[in-house]
Amino acid sequence: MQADLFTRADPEQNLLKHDGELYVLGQLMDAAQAQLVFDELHASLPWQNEVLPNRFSQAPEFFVLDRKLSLHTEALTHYRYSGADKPCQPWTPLLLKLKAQIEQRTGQPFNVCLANLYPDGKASMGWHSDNETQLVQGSAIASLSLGAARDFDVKHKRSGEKLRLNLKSGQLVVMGGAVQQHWLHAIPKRMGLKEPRINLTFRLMHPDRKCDQ
Ligand SMILES: O=C(O)CCC(=O)C(=O)O
Ligand SMILES: [Mn+2]
Repeated sequence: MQADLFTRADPEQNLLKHDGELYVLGQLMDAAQAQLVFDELHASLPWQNEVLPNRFSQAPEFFVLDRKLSLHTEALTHYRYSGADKPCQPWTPLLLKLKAQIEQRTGQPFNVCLANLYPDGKASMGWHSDNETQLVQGSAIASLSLGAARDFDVKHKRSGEKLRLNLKSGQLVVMGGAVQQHWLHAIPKRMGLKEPRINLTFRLMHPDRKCDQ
């Protein structure tokens, strides 16, 4: 394990005992600021419903999910994510500002922001790891939560060992090292929850075009 991956995190604070790194870096901003950021992103990003290809169908068939996505980068023309190519949008001034704050807080560089909007507790994300081939292997992924608090579950691929975090508005979490090789994560459904949540993950990807960010 690269215990010194995060220059701004204390390796003692790694929540995983083995096979990767997961840090809760605390609040990036207070609740009032987080609400302002949530409102601006909710109103202004070009959200698209997440569409998943039906892997069991011969014909081209898709499931349209409640969860919405918006992908921002100048490094990629497209991002292959959960089995489909997603178009990339340019950075917005607010996302660039958050990227700079998070780079400062984590000591890690990022060139992509994937925004997820969960309109309510019916929207979820199944078990997966962030292991797309376009990701720089072993690079950190920083995750900022805004809006409703949601559980974030983590499960070891071999042992089935589990951990649950409750991610609150303004909170910053970082995954790194070998975490994506050995652990899965998920956002489970919460049927009673009516409030929306936005999650931003900042990632480092191999560019597929020239850019200066
Ligand atoms: O919403 C979250 O906190 C997790 C998002 C996530 O795992 C992803 O975008 O790959
Ligand atoms: Mn993920």
